[in-house]
Amino acid sequence: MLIRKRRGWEIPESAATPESLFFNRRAVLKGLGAIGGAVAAGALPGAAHAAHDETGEADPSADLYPAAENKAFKLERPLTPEKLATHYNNYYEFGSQKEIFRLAQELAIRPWTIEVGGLVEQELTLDIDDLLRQMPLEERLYRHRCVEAWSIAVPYSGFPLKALVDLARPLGGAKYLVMQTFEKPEVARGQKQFWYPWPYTDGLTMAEAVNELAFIATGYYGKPMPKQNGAPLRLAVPWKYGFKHVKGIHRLTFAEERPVSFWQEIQGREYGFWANVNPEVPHPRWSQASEKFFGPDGVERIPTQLFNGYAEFVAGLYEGMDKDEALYM
Ligand SMILES: Nc1nc2c(c(=O)[nH]1)N[C@H]1C(S)=C(S)[C@@H](COP(=O)(O)O)O[C@H]1N2
Ligand SMILES: [Mo]
Repeated sequence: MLIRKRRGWEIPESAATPESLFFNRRAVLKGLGAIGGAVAAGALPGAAHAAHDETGEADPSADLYPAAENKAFKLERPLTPEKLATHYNNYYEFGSQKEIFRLAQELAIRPWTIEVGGLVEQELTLDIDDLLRQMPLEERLYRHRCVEAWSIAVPYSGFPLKALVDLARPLGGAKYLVMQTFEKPEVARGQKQFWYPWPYTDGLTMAEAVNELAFIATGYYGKPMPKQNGAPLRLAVPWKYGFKHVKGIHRLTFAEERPVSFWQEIQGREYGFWANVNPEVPHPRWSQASEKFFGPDGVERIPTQLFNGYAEFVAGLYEGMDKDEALYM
């Protein structure tokens, strides 16, 4: 067993009091500013009403699924049952409990545009259906590992993030790709919680973004992506913890500076930029040595793998970097 010294920023599990979750001052102040703006705009909860899409109406992209399997991304473990993967979710826009699937149905996913800006040759507004029809769709079996130490194995359909980067034509000065979720507090009730730094934001280095494992998922289990899983498009970077996997992407920004993510803004000591899966580095509240895998036969405790088992694809990205930095967060 590996014995390691605790670093200054780690606190033992036993000392993890609710105070360790308190939001930082900056996030709260930013939130207060936002509510001031909402009052001025007359858009307080109650005044706003939801823009529903016609539930039951066929998804206009349904004919694109199932996409052809890419056999390079197979798994040696069985898949998580679809019912579980679609009914046990993290999506704070709809609440902090796992059972948000019903509330997430309120989100209208058509029309849907993706704004592309920052350091690009030309800013773009992409329509989701135009995009889906020009991207090379394929299915990949991926592991997904949450920092809360549960994991699933799922079939995503979608396209390599690199294809979208190529379409966006970033300028040479771009070092990071920042992804952000929609802002619709009238349907996503969690966004009325002003102390959170909405919109949900996270990012990758350009080298990570064009790595072949970085995937934009638009389908799940051979069908269009369910709303609770991040429809109409979400990120899948399976060597990183789940919180990097921005759902409901509405904006891509190419930037020279590293973004501060949603969770980093809330609690920087617990959530860093890299978030590479590493069994040897505990999160202050969760050991990462093993994970609870949700399989077809129930929950199984299995050892965590470095980079979630994807070292052959991504270890090279972090060579020469300070290990303590890249292999923690
Ligand atoms: N916009 C947004 N994206 C998000 C989150 C969120 O709260 N909001 N939660 C993240 C976390 S912590 C995880 S583990 C995954 C969960 O994805 P799943 O529910 O499809 O399994 O979504 C990620 N993407
Ligand atoms: Mo997560």
